Amino acid sequence: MEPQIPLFSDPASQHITLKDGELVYYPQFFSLQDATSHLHMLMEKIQWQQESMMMYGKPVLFPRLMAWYGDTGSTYAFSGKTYTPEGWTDELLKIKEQIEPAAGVRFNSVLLNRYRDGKDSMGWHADDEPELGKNPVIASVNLGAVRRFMLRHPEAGLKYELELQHGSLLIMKGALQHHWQHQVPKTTKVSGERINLTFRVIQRVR
Ligand SMILES: [Mn+2]
Repeated sequence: MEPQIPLFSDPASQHITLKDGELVYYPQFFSLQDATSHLHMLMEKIQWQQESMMMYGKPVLFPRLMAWYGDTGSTYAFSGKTYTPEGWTDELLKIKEQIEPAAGVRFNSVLLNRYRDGKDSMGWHADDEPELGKNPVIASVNLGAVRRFMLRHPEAGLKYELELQHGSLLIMKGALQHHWQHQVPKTTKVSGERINLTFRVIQRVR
């Protein structure tokens, strides 16, 4: 007789070893029910803002909504601006506590990005700000529409790509942020909303 496979075993993970970096992907870290409930609660309760950055002397809106939450003092500078986080909500704390054992890290902040539809996107970049320190562990929770997550290693001419599923967790670690860039490109194939949470450890507390 075939052994029964339990329906709700520990979430299965895929370890992906890249040149100069490491990914661990849990396609279904959260149950469908929890993932959907988190998606709706976060859409409703988070203080979403459309930030802008200066380009050639003019403010340009980011093509997505953003929010910062975290411990007091975990300020973070990027694209020429300093962001001070909102205090943790109960729901964000719950998600944080659930993913920390998988990441092996205690996070002190989370950046939330909300892609309202396929026209919202994120360009090529690395999470390599000095506040994140050397070889940061970053845990990315994905809720809602499935989007392509593309990685490239410009120096070595390498590429890698994942489709980030509703309820999935992607852990980025090792030297990845120092050698690889990532993006979430625009798409005409997706019309639904996606929320991505990237939990981080901000090293320098001011
Ligand atoms: Mn990023």
